[in-house]
This record gives sequence, structure tokens and C-alpha cells, in this order.
Amino acid sequence: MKKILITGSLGQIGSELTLKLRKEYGINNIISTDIREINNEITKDGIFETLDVLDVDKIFEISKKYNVDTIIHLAALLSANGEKNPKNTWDINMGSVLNCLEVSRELNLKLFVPSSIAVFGNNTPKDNTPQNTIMRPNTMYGVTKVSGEMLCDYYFQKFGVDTRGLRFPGLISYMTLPGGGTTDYAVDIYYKAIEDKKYNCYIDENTYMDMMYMPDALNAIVNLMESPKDKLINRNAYNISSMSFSPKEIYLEIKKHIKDFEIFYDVDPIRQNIANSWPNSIDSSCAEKEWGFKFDYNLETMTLDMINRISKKLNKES
Ligand code: AKB
Repeated sequence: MKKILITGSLGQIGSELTLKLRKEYGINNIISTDIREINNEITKDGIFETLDVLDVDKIFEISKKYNVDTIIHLAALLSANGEKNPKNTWDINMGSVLNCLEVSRELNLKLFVPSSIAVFGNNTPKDNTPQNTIMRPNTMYGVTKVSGEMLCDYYFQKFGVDTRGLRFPGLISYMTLPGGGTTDYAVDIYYKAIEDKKYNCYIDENTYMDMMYMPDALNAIVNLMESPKDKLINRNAYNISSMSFSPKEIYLEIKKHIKDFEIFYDVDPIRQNIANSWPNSIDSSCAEKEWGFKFDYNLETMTLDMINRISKKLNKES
């Protein structure tokens, strides 16, 4: 990767990925874009363009203007928000992937499209979920993610577009909040533990889902995109995960540091239903074998880092 266009640069993954890639690839080689424009380091300290990912002409224009060789397409609606207006979710998630595929085909670009554990559904084996298994999701977000994987495979097979993807679990980070996912509780809980010493959780205490700390997710994107093409068999998209825990387990881990922290449960049936349809834990061994996926953080080390960083951030803001 030499000149990288990122869509959704102001989102949870995009904001951290933009800063990391600016450091690693050079500030003038990262073209960050988003539909919104807010005043922060992403928009002010490097190249930033406003971009609606449904506007294919603008994606072409920006790609040509900056001589882009790779698109990292992060803009999407997530699982819980996606259920509020399923048709809109289909239009945005699929329309944007198709646009990025078309631009990549015409201009011969490499393309990263994130997938998700949401590709799995109620009939999928729940434990150590294999790379290749039943994918019959229960959410529109999941439907768009499976369809996106298939479209990316199609463009690779038919047109030779170098498409690559990862099935992300819930991503935990301190910089930008996630927006509208089912796994968001695992970020909210840290803020509430530090600010209020109590948290009202919308997921049942014993529901397990896969998770990952943001630095590991960002390394995985870079490592996958920099891997030699001929090593990739399951290119769209790889199971990856670094931990699986329940609300009760993350609560107990945080409580080791914040002794008077309390948790309550007020289960939201919509998000609980989605969580129930996803695996308890997935098998990342294909990613390990094909391009050397590895991670640094577990629940313990991530919790320590999250508490330190959020405490500093909140002190600075107040
Ligand atoms: C969500 O909860 O929708 C996302 C995901 C697992 O894709 N975090």
C-alpha cells in the first residue's frame, strides 16, 4: 500500500486507523474521507475530503486526484442501528461496497472491506465457529456482510480485483465511541465504571461474544493488506478474534481495579436476540496460517489499558 483512501475516517475504526497509517505510511499518503466534517485532528492535520460513499463519481474523482492504490472501506451501518431501517441498511452497505468494487476494478486498486461475526446466525455452530460454515444471519447488517463477502469474491474471481476482508468481532477502543452495534456495551461499560461506578447492561450477564482491542484490529488490517497475494485462500473474509467474554466476566475484570463498581441488567430484547444468534467464540486458525494473524491483548491487559486511557481522557476534558 502506498496511497490509501479511507472511507468512514471519523468512525470508531477509521479515526484510529487514519492516525496509525499517517504515522506508518506518511501524512501525505493517507486520504481520509467521511460524510461528516467535524473539527478534529483527522480533518485538520492531514488530507481530508468529504465523501458520501453512495456517490461513485466522487470516489473515482478522489482516487484519481490522489493517485490512490488502495481503498479501505469502513463506512457502514452496524447491527442494532441497521435493524431500525433495514432497506436503508441494505442500500448504504451494499451500494457503497459495489461502488468501491467498481472503482477498484476500473483503476486497478486493492480493496479492504470489513466483514463481521454478524455473518453467522442461529444455525451456525456456536463454539470455535469454523471459517467455512453455515452463514444464515438474522440481521440486515449480517445479510449485507455475507453479500459483501460474496461480491468481493466475485470481483476477485471475475475481474482479478485484489479484495481482502476480516470478520471483525466487537471492537473495544477509547478514542471514538462505536455507533449502533450489539457489542457496544463492552466499550460503554468502561466509561460508566469510571464516571458513575455503575452500569446498566442491555445484554444478559451470561452471553458470550467475540471481542478484540483496537490496536490488534488495526494491526490485523495492515498485516492482511501487506501479505503476499498468493498466500491468501480465504480472502473474503477471515475469522479473527482475540477474546470471548460475557458481561459478567468483563464486569469482574473491571471490578478488580474499581472496587465499588456495580452492574445491573436491563436486557434489550432486540440486541439480546442479535447477540444470541452470534457465535460464543470463533476459530481464527485460517487467518493465523494464511497471513500470520496474531494479537497482543487479552481481557486483563486490555482492561488495564482502557481504564488508564479513559481516566486520562476524562480528566483532560473536565
Ligand atoms: C456490531 O455489534 O454490530 C459490530 C459487529 C460485531 O460487527 N460491532
